[in-house]
Amino acid sequence: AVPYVVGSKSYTAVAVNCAAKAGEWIKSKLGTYTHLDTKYSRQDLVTEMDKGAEALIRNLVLTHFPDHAFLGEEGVEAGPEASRKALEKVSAAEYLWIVDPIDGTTNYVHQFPFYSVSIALAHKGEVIVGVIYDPSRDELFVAEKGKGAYLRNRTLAVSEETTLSDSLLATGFPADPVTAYPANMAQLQAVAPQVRNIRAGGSAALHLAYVAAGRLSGFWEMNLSSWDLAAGTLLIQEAGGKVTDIEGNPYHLGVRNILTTNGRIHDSLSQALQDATKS
Ligand code: 2AM
Ligand code: CA
Ligand code: CA
Ligand code: CA
Repeated sequence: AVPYVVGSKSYTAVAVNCAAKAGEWIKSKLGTYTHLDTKYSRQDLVTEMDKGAEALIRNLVLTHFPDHAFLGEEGVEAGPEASRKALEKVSAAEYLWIVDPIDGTTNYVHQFPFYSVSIALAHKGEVIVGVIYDPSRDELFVAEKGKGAYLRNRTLAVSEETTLSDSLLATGFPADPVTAYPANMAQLQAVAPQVRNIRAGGSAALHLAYVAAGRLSGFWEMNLSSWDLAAGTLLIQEAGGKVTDIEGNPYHLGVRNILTTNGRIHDSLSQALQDATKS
């Protein structure tokens, strides 16, 4: 069994505390950034609040658990290759914190209130705690492996739709116009006519939380990283949903092309997405 409590400090309590503190801080700084840089592409943005929030979380986590490993987006060079290497480097760690300090930086920069803080703890490569905080709505999504997913003391459950035509889906437009964009456009074109509608809110983590909460029937996106996905995938699994890659292979921390659903539409959506990119 995994020990959830070390002394009086539960892993989940620390994750929740970090997400709440970082979320309140970034919200309080909304619209005040002075350093806007681009990373991997012109569409890949970073502000001093991304870095500040990650430092806050990192310091708090390592104060409580100095022997744990820490993987945060802003501690890693931009781009898919660096992201893969960074994950590989910490893959032997027994306890690994996987953190996206602001998921939805583009929204944050434009003051579009759909961004989140995503914090996960993995034990031997398996996510055991997932927390996603939306400071704009003060919604804190929490999941513990084997113990369910929660929002404001309510148990989360995925939605009931059984057909694509009844489904509300979400995706994201990759900030990697060269490799991922054409596939994403083909998927949109193929899937949109088959479903009720598609949203693209701009925070992968928050979309995952919405699948867990039954607000979306499913979500897929190409070229994501472990910090976008780790917390949200546990939320969905604990809410009774299904998490795989686009082809339907089981989720692990290295998966980049993610497919998550209420389970009931999983195979149909996986098939539709694969058909879309078949030449
Ligand atoms: P971010 O805001 O933490 O960078 C929106 O479609 C999603 O794509 C967001 O979760 C966003 O996370 C992520 N994203 C942003 N830039 C990206 C990039 N260069 N490659 C892949 N994903 C990216
Ligand atoms: Ca980013
Ligand atoms: Ca992200
Ligand atoms: Ca981020």
